[in-house]
Amino acid sequence: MVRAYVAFGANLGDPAAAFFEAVQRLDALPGTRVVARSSLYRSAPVGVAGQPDYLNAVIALDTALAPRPLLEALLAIEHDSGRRRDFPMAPRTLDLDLLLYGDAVIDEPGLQVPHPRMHERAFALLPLAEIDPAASIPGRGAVAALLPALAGQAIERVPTPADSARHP
Ligand code: PH2
Ligand code: MG
Ligand code: MG
Repeated sequence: MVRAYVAFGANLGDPAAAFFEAVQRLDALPGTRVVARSSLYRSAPVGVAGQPDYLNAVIALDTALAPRPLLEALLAIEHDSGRRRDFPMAPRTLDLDLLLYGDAVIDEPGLQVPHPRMHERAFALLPLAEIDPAASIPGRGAVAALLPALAGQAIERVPTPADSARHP
């Protein structure tokens, strides 16, 4: 089994519902268990202007799938969410990016692990650090050490009903 991390992003339709559906689908993949999921985070679009804010999250899964079949499954779940690829960085109902696959380094067409831009994106690193504070990116180092440089990116954790139960 390999511990893999998948980033969720969406800024169209009902992102929270799409995430929930995707978690069920991932947990149902052969030889695969979702073992952690971060809070939801609201974040300003990075690298593109004039779009709605995103909802982002990261999940951890333990999987017996090899990276390529795992990637194919992510793309199928995106597709079934109604995602259309009108242009690069188009607003989307669901984006599922494979961030890390154990400590593997893969550079193949359509499959780059670690995700080549994750180290400069708070919307990937903050939820990743929430579920695995000791996470590190092969070739880049500890996530906790990378986060301070990203403090200028607008992102906030979305409160859940459980938060107000803890802090009435
Ligand atoms: N995804 C992108 C580009 N920009 N910005 C935010 N805040 N969240 C994303 O998930 C995101 C983005 C390309 O996949
Ligand atoms: Mg992406
Ligand atoms: Mg993607």
